[in-house]
Amino acid sequence: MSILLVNAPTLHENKYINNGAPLSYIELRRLWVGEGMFFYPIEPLGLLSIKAYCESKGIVVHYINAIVNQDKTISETLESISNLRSEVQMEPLIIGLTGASSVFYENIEIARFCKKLWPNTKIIIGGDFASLNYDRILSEHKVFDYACIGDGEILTAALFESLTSEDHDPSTVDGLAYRMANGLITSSSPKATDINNLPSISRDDIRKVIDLGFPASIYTTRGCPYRCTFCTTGQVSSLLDNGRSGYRSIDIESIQNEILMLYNDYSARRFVVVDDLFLSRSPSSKRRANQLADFLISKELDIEYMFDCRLDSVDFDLFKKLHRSGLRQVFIGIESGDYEEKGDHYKKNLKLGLTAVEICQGLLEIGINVVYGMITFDPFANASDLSKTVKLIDALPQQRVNLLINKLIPYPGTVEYNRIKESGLLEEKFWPEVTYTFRDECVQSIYDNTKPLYSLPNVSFDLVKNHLIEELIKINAWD
Ligand code: B12
Ligand code: SF4
Repeated sequence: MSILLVNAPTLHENKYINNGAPLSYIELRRLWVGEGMFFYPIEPLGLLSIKAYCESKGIVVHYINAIVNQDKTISETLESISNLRSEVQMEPLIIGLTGASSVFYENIEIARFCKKLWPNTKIIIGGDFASLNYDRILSEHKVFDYACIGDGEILTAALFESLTSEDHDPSTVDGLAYRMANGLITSSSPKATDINNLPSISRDDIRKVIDLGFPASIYTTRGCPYRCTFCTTGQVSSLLDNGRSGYRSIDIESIQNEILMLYNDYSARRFVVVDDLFLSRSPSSKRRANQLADFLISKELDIEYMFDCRLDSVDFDLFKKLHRSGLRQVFIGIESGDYEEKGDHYKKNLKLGLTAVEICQGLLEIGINVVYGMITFDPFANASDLSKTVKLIDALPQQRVNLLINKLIPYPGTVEYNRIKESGLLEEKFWPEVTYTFRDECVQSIYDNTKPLYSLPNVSFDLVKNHLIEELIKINAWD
C-alpha cells in the first residue's frame, strides 16, 4: 500500500501564446520571464514535504512532477502514471494532487484517469485553492474524495493510517474536508503544524532543477500575519487554529543547515526563499534576517538569493548587510498608485516613512534588483486611480512593460473574489477560471484598447505608457 503524489503539468497559458502549440510550463515561463528565471522557484515544496513526512512514518510514497518532467500535454502525465503503475505494480491507497485554481481542470483529468485505473483509490486535493474552496470542489466534483485545509504532512499520514484501520473515521483527521453519507460536505478544524518538528524536505527534483538553470528553493516561514484582500495566503492562515495567526517561522539554525546542505551536496549557488513574507517590519523578523545574513557572511558562501517582503519591511542598513550576504533581488507588492490609501482597501496596513519610489531607488543603489507587484487595473478603480498608478509605475526606477497591464486576479475564496461577485461584475461560467468587467466604463474601455498592444512584437514600455496617457487625456483624467 502506498501514496502517489502528482504535480500537474500546468499548461493553461498555452492558450495565450505560441498560437496554442503545446509548450511545457518551463518553456512558457522562459518566454514570459526570460532572465528572471534565475530566481524562479520550481520545486513544489508542499508535496515534497508531505513526501518526506509520510516516508518518515514508513509509508511508501511515489511522486510524479509533470512540471519538472517538462510535459507539454496532459496525456504525457497520464502516460507517466500508467508507466509507473506497470513498473512498480502499485495500487495507491491515496492519490494526492495540488495546485492553484488555474490547474484545477488538469487535476480533474488526472483524478478521473486515476479513478479508472484504481477505482478504490481515494483522491485528495490540497493547497491554498483547495483550502479556501473545499466545499464547492467536493460538492461539484465527486471524483475528489477529500480536500486538505491548510498543512498537509500530518493530515496525509493520518488519513493513510485511518484508511488502513478497520474503523476509518474521517472526522478524526484534523483539517480534512469530506463528503458525508448524506452528500453534504463537512470538515474538522485545521491545526497549524509545528514546522520545526518536520523532517527535511525531500529533494527529488533538485538535480534536474539546478541543471535546468533554476535556483534551489527553501521555505523559512509559513502563512502570513497580514490579511490582504486579494491574497490566498493570509486567508488560509486565518483558517488555522480557529483564526489565531498561522504565521510560523523555522528556527534559524535549521535554515542555515538546509542552505549548507544544498550548497555542499548539490552545489546550489542560487536560492529562492518561497515564503510569502520572509521579512516583515516586526523586530523579531528583522533580527532573524540579520542572523541569517551574519551566518552567510561568516561562512563566505558564494551564493545569490532572493525573497519577498513588503514596502514597510525595508530598512536600508539591514538590506546593505543582506546584500553583502548574497541578496540580489526582492519582490515587493506595491499594488497601486494610491498605495497608502489603497492599502486600506486591500487591508495591507502599510506604515511607511519614505515613498515607494524612494524605497525602490534605495534598494537599487545597494545593488538589489526589485520585482514589483502591481494591480494596475482593479475592478473598482476609476480613471483617476488608474492615472495615479500609471504615474507611479513611470516613476519607479526599473520599468517593465507588463506592469502597465496587470489586472487583479480574483482567486476564489479571497475577499476580493467575494467583493467582485457581490457587485455583479464576476463571470464564472468556467469556475474556478473567472473573468470580470470593470465597474467604471472608461477603465474598461482603456483596458480593452490597451491589451491588444501586448501581442505586438517587441512592445516597449514607452509605447504602452504613451498609449495609456493618450487614453487618459481623452477623458480628462491625466494632468
Ligand atoms: C513555489 C511556487 C510555485 C512553483 C511550484 C508549484 C508547483 N506546484 O509546482 C511554480 C513556479 C511552478 C508555481 C506556479 C504557479 N503558481 Co505558485 N507558488 C509557489 C509559492 C511561491 C510557494 C509554494 C511553496 O512551496 N510553499 C511552501 C509549502 C511548504 O507550502 P504549500 O505549497 O502551501 O503546501 C502545504 C499546504 O498548502 C498543503 N498542500 C499543498 N498541496 C497539497 C497536496 C495535498 C495532496 C495535500 C494533502 C496537502 C497539500 O500541504 C503542504 C505542506 O503542509 C506559493 C506562495 C507561497 N508562499 O505559498 C505560490 C502560489 C501557490 N502560486 C500561485 C499561483 C497563482 C501560481 C501560478 C498560477 C502562477 C502562474 N501564472 O504560472 C502557477 C500554477 C502552478 C500550479 N501547478 O499550481 C498562488 C496560488 C493561488 C491560488 N489559490 O490559486 C500562490 C499561493 C501565490 C500567491 N499568493 O498568489 N508556483
Ligand atoms: S503581506 Fe503578502 S503574503 Fe501576506 S497577506 Fe499580504 S499579500 Fe499575502
